[in-house]
Amino acid sequence: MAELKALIFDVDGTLADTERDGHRVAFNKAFAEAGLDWEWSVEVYGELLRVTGGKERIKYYLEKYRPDFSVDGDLDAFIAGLHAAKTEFYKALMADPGLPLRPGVERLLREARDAGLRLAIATTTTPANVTALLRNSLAEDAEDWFEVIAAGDIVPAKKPAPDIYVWAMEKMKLSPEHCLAFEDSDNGVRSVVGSGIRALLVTVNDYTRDHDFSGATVVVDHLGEPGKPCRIIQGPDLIRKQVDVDALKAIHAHALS
Ligand code: XBP
Ligand code: MG
Repeated sequence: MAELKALIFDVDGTLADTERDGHRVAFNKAFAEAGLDWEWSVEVYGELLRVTGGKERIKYYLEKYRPDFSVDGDLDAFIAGLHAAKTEFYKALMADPGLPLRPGVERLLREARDAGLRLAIATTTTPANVTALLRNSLAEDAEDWFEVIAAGDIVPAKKPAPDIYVWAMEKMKLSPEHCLAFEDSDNGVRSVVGSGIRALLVTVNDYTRDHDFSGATVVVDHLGEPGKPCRIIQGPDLIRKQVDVDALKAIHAHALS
């Protein structure tokens, strides 16, 4: 049986509920600053989340909701400018008021570090967004906790393509059987499964609880904290109240058996 050596984390929706109160708000601020009357409601944003990547999401919105919209010059350049402004708003939001990590995330990261597990990130979001969340919500030096931060346009094909996980594993010189991934969405699950990683723990959130997670080993509501046990939604009963390193090893062993 291959040993569990590394944990690879998605960011948005997995480390923190960044989509509704972070990304969505930042997009709307960028639209308002640009004089556009676009306002992404919580509900519409749930539909737009089918498309990963902020620039790709804006493009999809224009095609579906604003088919008559046009700009002088290059549309991709216009979208890139709008998206750059959105990133600045997002970074500012992470600094003030900030966004808490999901239950159990900080606890598990600290336990995993102490146990000698290698940590990495594989996300669709812009690298600066990851930095802003980790520094403000986890620790000043939290970027250094992760051996590899694979993010954004580093690979051309975003999730659900497997490329970002494959890129992270190549950088770490690790094969899929030594890794366990954390995700929150069906697009993320497809990306993990396509990369060859079989050990996959999903924590659902309000935007994703109805997704198809058939590729996951275990699905829970959150990672659990002392006094706030997690609930298993799908998969074998391998977790006692909260996801700890022993539970991760059991999930990994079950996935590979
Ligand atoms: C995250 C995303 C990202 C963020 C926005 O998906 O889809 O697009 O919503 O980030 P995942 P950018 O959690 O599956 O990685 O605007 O920086 O692209
Ligand atoms: Mg996610």
